[in-house]
Amino acid sequence: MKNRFLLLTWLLVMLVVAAQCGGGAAPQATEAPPVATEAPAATEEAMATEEAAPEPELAKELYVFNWADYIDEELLTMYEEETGVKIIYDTYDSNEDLLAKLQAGATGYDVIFPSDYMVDQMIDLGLLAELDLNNIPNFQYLADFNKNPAYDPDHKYSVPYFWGSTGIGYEASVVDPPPDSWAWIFDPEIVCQYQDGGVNVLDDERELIGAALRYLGYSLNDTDEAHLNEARDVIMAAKPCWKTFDSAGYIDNLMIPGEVVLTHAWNGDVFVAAEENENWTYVMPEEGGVVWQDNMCVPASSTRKATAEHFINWMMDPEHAAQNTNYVWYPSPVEAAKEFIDPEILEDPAIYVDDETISRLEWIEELPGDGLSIWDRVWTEIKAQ
Ligand code: N2P
Repeated sequence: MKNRFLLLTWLLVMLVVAAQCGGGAAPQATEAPPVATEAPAATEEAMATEEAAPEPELAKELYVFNWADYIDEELLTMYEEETGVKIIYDTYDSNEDLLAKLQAGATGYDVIFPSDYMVDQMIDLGLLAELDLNNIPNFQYLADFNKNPAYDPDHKYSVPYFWGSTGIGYEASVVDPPPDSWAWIFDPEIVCQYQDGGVNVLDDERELIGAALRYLGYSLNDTDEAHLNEARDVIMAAKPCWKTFDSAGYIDNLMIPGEVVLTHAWNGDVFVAAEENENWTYVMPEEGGVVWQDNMCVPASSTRKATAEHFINWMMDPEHAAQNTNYVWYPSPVEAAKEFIDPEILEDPAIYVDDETISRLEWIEELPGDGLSIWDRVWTEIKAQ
């Protein structure tokens, strides 16, 4: 009761201050949720409504399961401080890793970040909860480019988190001439020249076999068994010259300390490494690579869906989304975030991929069941030997 009285007093003081300052409402404009303009006038009744804002209904804890190196963790602290919800944060290495954990019956997760094709696959497997977009009003800030993707056209199960491309990262003072083809990863005559400097590839079935397929001139969604065996042979021929298969620790353990000079890479990760060593450079091979979009989803098994949606909405606030992009160097699908994003990031066509480049890229799609088993067989052979 006392708290309620204090809150009302505080709100009244704020209203008086705002009235005296004339334009006092302006700083709130970017912070306010889009519904705010439609909120009732600041009567006592309305203030009581405000007091009953969603926060008190939030769960005590939220289990967030994301890719490695894929968030500004300060945002998690900010969310905890603002809401009192404790976030238990953990990371995974790949879509397949995430899927395996969910299929093995892991039930603790509330927010996960699958890529495009994996959203499709998880919808088919019944692993995702339907989202209520009314609880995610910041959805309105999404860029058209990122909206209504083929894998979830009405955003019934997913909202975009980041998007980007997959190509090659290289240490420009060592790798010379600069790579312009997947041959720098797959042609033994080229890649083995950098064996001593160190070469890494993403430990990721769809990305690595997909890149080999592109190198061979095929689609990275190809399911022709002969083509997949060819891709496997290309990979096996280059593999002795690779040092590591790593997609979770390669920024901090390989690129930054100079343990490798060449790597198959997601674009943002190379820019993060370049903050420490400016020679790290990202290039899209001429054969083309992957354009992808990762998403925020709620597993069907989550018991804290309302809190998960609240968190997803909070992450899509333009200022929060911009802070995240400024940290991880991946383009944000939140159009309204652009005004808060560093111009260096916004204007780099290797990050905010330009249309000409996008036309050379391909989306990874969900594979039909029999195609998927050929891919899985090939991947097992690659990893076993
Ligand atoms: C960042 C992970 C990027 C995920 N380390 C690409 N889908």
